[in-house]
Amino acid sequence: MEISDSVYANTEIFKSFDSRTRVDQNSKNIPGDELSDKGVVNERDQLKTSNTNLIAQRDQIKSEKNRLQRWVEKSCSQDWKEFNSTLYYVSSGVRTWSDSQQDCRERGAHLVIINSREEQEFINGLRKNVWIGLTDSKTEGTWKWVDGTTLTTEYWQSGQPSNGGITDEKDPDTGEDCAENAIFQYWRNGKSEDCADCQRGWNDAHCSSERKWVCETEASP
Ligand SMILES: [Ca+2]
Ligand SMILES: [Ca+2]
Repeated sequence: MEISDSVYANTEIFKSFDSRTRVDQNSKNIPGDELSDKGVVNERDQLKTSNTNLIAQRDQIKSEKNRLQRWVEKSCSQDWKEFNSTLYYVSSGVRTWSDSQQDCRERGAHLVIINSREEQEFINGLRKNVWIGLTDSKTEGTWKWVDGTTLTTEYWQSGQPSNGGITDEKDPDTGEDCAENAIFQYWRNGKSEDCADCQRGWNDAHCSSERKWVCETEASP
């Protein structure tokens, strides 16, 4: 029997119990009936608990099914790349940091959160300067990922984050509060050097600047 059938069956049984107990409450107490009434009430309460548990199980299965569907849709789409059992979307256009994060949300994802050396190398390997999900816009100097977590591993370029050299920030929009992974910051002989092998690509930039961006979504089932 499917869970939804069990939930339905239990609900029907409650109705029957409820009508029986209502009738019993209105009728005169007959000696000897008290025990059986208690039994009925206990059984009804047990069924109610069991039904609540089944509803919770059904909702959990529904949510897992939706997650699997989203995963299949994304992994079948050419827009998403799989790395280390996680899916990434790399934009072709450019946007501000907050518009980029909004785009990721609309895709059921968030700007990439980099928490391993392998992931940093993967982002470097995209060979693009991209927004990542890191900002200090709430408290200057306190860098947080878009999920509210603080940094565990850091890959700042030398001299970064600099806040654009602004130390006395009267206007909160003047500093650099959004992080990009900028692998084309390295120059040699007047040309930008592809720095795919460089570990440290992070730079803080003005949030209103426009960049490509990378979204990240849930791990594979
Ligand atoms: Ca800053
Ligand atoms: Ca900077």
